[in-house]
Formats: sequence, C-alpha cells, structure tokens
Amino acid sequence: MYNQHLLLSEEVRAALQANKPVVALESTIISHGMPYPQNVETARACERIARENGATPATCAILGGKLCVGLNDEQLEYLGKAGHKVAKVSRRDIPVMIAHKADGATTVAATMILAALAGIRVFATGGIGGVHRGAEVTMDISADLEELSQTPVTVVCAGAKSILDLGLTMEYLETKGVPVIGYGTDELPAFYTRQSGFAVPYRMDTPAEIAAAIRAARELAYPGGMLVVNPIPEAYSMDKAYIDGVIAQALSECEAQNVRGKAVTPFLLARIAEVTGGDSLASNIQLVYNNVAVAARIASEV
Ligand code: PSU
Ligand code: MN
Repeated sequence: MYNQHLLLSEEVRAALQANKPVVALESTIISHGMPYPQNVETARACERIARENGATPATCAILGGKLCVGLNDEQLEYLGKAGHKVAKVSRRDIPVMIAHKADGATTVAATMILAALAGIRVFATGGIGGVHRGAEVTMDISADLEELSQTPVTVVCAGAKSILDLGLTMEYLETKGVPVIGYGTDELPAFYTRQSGFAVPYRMDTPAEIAAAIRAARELAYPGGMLVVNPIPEAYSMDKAYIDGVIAQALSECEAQNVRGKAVTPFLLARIAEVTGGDSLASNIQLVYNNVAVAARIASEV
C-alpha cells in the first residue's frame, strides 16, 4: 500500500487498513465528462451513494504530482471548476504528471492504476473508453481496454456509448482475456440504453457471485481486471433511435472539426449533452449512481 507517489486520504487509509469495503471513483468524468456545476454535485452524490451502500468512496486524481486516492470537498470542487484546464490523465501521462508536479483528472485506465497501488479492487464509473468507430484506420483504441487486461481492478460501468464500435470493443476485450459480466443482463448495455444487440459472455445476478469471480482471479494471480456492465435503470433509459441519431451527428461534427486523440471522447460527450438539451446528461448522472451502488455492494462481498 505504500508508495512514495501515493497519497491516501485518512478515511481511505483507515478503511483499507481495517479491510473495510472501498470503491474507487474516477475524476475525468468530473472535469472532462460533465459540465460545472452538475459534475461536482454528481461527484459528491456518488460519494454519498457509496457510503449508503456500505463502502468508503475513494475518488482518484493527481494533484501537485501526487497520486491522490480519496479527495476532500475542496479538491472535488477544484477539479469540477477547472474542467478542461486540468489534464486528462491516462496511463502514459502519469510519470510526466509526477515529474511536473501537475494536476490531472484520471481516466478509467489511470484510476485503475491508482486504485491497484492503494489496494482497492472495485471501481465505479459511467462508461469506459473502447475501440472507436473507424479504428481500423485511425487506430483509436482507448488505453482503458489494455488496462483492464493488466491491472487487477473490477470496473463497474453502464457499457459503452455507441460513439464506439461496440462489437470491436467486445472482440478486443475477449482477445485480451478480460471477463465481461452482465449484471442482471445477457446483453451489453449501451450507456444511454439498456440494449446494444451484443451479447455478453456471462450474466450474474448478485454482487456475491461477482465477488466470487474477483476472488478466484486473485487466487489465480491473474494480472488483469474485470468489466461489470450494469444497464441504466429503465426509468432513465433513452430512446435508442433518437440517441443514435444524436451520436451520429456528434461523430460527423468531430470528424469535420478534425478533433483527434484524447480530445475525441470529451468532445463527443459535450456535443451529445448540448444537442439533447441536457437530457443525455440527466441519464448519464443516473447511470453513474446506479453503478456506484452496485460497485459498493460488490466491494462489500469481496
Ligand atoms: N465514457 C463516458 N464518459 C466518460 C469517459 C468515457 O461515457 O467520462 C471518460 C473516462 O474517463 C474514460 C475516458 O476512461 O473518457 C476514455 O477516454 P479515451 O477514449 O480518450 O481513452
Ligand atoms: Mn482515444
């Protein structure tokens, strides 16, 4: 648990030492995934929901070059207000951020690295990065997928947005040996909608079953993590044809404006929220809450 670059909050340190359930939360969703002030409200509510479901929340970020696991209220507010002024940090960026004593918001990949260093095994987010549409030409494949194959943290998400190529994303995860578990579903959810048309290899209906798989992977000393896909609650699920149309529009704008690299995902998220007049954001927030609750219950059983 000790690393010179790691800074645990007192609360997280105490929970880990006492072997109590802890759930990691990412910060790119705060600074690059949602607008202010909804991002800060959501981040705080996630922490509350983790607690209500029996786990200590550990929001992760890099501040002053320190790998912070467990943030206080001011730190959350800072990241939310700073938005795109703080760096979006994935695996490749971490050593440079430390060298520059810089501030950064951690993606799924980077949050997994911080969580694993701290000894946290379960992590909740909204959606993961994946294989982008057209990746056979652009090679735009999120580092999140590679991280899932090498870092032993279970990520609970609502599937992936259809800004990605969901079929190729599932193929990639299969190739990399990442178990994908549908929580109460046989189908990969597509973030805003409960259905995608792609099957998941496994379905589990209880947190205890998922925890048993996590323990087994650990007992086998598997290097990687697992992906739990948890569908958005029915009440907040969006109309598939409508959201697919909005996503198609956002994708063509992205291409027309020549947006590249790590700017792609934040650009698409922001455009989709704008075009839907905030409806997609409302759904996004609810699915994150749902994931935090499930992750906390899994963490309680591991
Ligand atoms: N997908 C979402 N919301 C998000 C992200 C992805 O629906 O906020 C963020 C996560 O932090 C994820 C990152 O790890 O974007 C992936 O970025 P990229 O595609 O550049 O790897
Ligand atoms: Mn990318």
